[in-house]
Amino acid sequence: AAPHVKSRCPQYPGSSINRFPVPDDKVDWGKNWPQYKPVSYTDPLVLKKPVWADPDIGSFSPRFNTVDGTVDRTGFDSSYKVDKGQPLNPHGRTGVTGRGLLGRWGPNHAADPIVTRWKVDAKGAKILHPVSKRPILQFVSIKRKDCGEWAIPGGMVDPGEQLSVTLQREFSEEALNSLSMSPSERTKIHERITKLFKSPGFQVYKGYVDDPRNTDNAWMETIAVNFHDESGNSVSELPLQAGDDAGHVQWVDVDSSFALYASHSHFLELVAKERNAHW
Ligand code: RP5
Ligand code: MG
Ligand code: MG
Repeated sequence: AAPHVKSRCPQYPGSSINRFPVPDDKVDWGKNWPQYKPVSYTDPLVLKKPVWADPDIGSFSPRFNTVDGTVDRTGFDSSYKVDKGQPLNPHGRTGVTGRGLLGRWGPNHAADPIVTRWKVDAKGAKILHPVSKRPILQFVSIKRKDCGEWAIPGGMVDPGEQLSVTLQREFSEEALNSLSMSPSERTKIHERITKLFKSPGFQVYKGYVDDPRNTDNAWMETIAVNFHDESGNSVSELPLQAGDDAGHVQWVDVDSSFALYASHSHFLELVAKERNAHW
């Protein structure tokens, strides 16, 4: 696989910290590199011990590569290495040690709901892309408040939470603004989207995410699932409204030229291929 890129972005997100520059050929831990002097950084918010974060290592010894109480510390690839009590990023060096903005040492598990529909004309006929001649998919995209990049409305799996619950919950919070609804409105929305989210969906991806928040000792992993509204009369009819960590939300054409957060573009490419859509 190509070496991670966003996990080596020069400036660590939400900080003035500059990563120790890691060239492509030094990403692999197997490459001996005595000159490597990564910067240690854990965001002050994480050090304040919010419920979603681990304590600092020293007083605390997580059971890595296992389900540790309710916290799943297993990685999706093979087991990751632990060096002097600290888990090592399975995709190699990042130029930063510690946890940065991430709460967990080792893998931080997320779920990414990719909700799609076909782009149609006024008569409801699928619109073909002029170059590829393939039908165009649209997906519900949010603009992240933290970095301003467009992204899939994904989020962290709470300890012990079922994946299907995280997928529907994060979509509701970020793309439908369920958090600011009254309980009765929330119930109504929940009922309306449950049918789509209870359908099996297509598991697009499971594994490491090349996320700009990754460090040598903490990284993102996700399961991305595509829920497709083939007829266009399920989620397509819902009013989208940005909420929680999303600043904007809209249907966006699935296209290789549209830049997305982390490795989200790769996930959409897999969806487009699976559905024989334009990419
Ligand atoms: C990405 O970060 C995942 O793919 C997911 O979309 C997202 C989860 O983090 P938050 O949205 O909760 O910040 O790596
Ligand atoms: Mg969220
Ligand atoms: Mg999110």
